[in-house]
Amino acid sequence: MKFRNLIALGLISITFGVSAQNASKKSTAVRPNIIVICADDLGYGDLSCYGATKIQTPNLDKLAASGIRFTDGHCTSATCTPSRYALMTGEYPWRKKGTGVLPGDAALIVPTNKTTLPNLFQKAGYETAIVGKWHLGLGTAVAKDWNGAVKPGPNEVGFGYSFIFPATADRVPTVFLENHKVVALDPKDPITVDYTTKVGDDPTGKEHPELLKLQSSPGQGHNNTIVNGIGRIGYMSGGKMARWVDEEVSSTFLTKAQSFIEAHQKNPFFLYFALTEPHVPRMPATMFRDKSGLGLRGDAILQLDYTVGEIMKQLKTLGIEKNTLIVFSSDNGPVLDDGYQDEAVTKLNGHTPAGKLRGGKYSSLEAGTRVPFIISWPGTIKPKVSAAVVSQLDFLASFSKLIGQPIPAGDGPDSENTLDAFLGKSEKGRAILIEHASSLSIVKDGWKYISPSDGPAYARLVGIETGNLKEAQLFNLKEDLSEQHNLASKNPEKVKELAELLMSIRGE
Ligand code: NG6
Ligand code: CA
Repeated sequence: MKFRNLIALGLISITFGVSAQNASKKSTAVRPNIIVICADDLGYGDLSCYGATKIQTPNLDKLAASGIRFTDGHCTSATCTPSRYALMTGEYPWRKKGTGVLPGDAALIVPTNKTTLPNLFQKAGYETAIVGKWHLGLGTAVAKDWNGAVKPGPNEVGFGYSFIFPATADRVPTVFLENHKVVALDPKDPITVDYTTKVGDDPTGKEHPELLKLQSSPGQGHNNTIVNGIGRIGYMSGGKMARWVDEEVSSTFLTKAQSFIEAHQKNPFFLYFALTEPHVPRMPATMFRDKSGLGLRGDAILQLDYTVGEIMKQLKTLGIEKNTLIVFSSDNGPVLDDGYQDEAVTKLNGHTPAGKLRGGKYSSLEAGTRVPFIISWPGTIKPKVSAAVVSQLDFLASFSKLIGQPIPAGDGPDSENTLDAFLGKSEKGRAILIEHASSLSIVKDGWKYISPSDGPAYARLVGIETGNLKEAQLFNLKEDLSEQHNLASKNPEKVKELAELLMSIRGE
């Protein structure tokens, strides 16, 4: 075995009497720091480097210009929990029950005895951390004591350090957890959480809409316990000192991410930085207010762009930007009205969050899972735009290859090694991609088949075309990216081929 491979396997890192720092310098070619930045509900057309003209995102444009901007990059699913489950485990979420959007009191759904993205890095000697949105459940059951050590969670699936919020910004409990413990909790004011029955005396949005600074949208709930003038999904009581202030969530996450990077600048590290923007409730810091001209959703995107820029600046200042691979992507497509009357619709001003794509969050159509997807590794990756089909599902197998840390047989069953596409050495990514919304779609050679579904074709409350239709749909994405022409009746053979392929991948 070659010397370099042995280093990659972590077998001879400091055997030659060199300092740990020198050893890590020698192995930089195969053991870069990895930062995966995942936005929440950011659409394919939301960044200026992806064609947006009504909003400018200079930092993400710079990141894209310094690396690869993928035009066919995907999250696994059209909502958060299943997408992130796949990113962590390398397994399609539709193979496992209970991986739909989770309430804030759900139990952990990521297995603790299997390979995950963070424990892959951990085994290879990386320092690992998550900062940001988790939304994969905590503890072993719904009923849990939020006032003690809340586990298992991110620390039990491979993150050496965690600073998270449990679910989404619109769900209780609206608190941060740092390594099992709710941050700033006063033991005299314990937290209780309930998703079915009101607990405690806190006013709810339903009873007291006059107390709200952001009204919830009719018919969409978000009118339970009021925290920071915003009605949430679910009820909580107690933990008054621990509750976050929405306007500070982003800067809190940024500070924690920066501290982790600063502390581990000399080790290889893996940071999963899960931003909350532009998910609802959109309540960015004052410095971004009214800056986009597109209302709070646009302002939240500016805050996201700023955050990524601050991380890029830090890497440069520390002199580690050439030894750090950054992935930037989103967990699902865009939505405007997702529960609050925040003017996302009325102030849109011609902005197209999904770009030319049809559909959005929750949708089987292309905007559900085709999202911004950027990989930068200055000095190693040559800047370009790539049309390779790439997926977050493949981080596990591809990074396993990159760092030389094998995956035990049976783990990460759906993850494919597409490292050459991620590094820009090949235009070939996945041969077959499955897109997951309320129904499954399969894409091969530019043909997309959407399985028939009885669900509504249009989700009225959120104003999104779902892609549901009782008949099969077939689109030629190479010629018809906007999925305007259903070619199923003209191409019954293609429909049959793709439907059967999908069934066999599902194991039917
Ligand atoms: C939906 C919520 C929406 C959002 C979403 C999860 C309603 C009516 N809508 O059920 O507001 O929270 O779940 O978003 O409750 S995600 O990005 O985490 O998947
Ligand atoms: Ca999301």
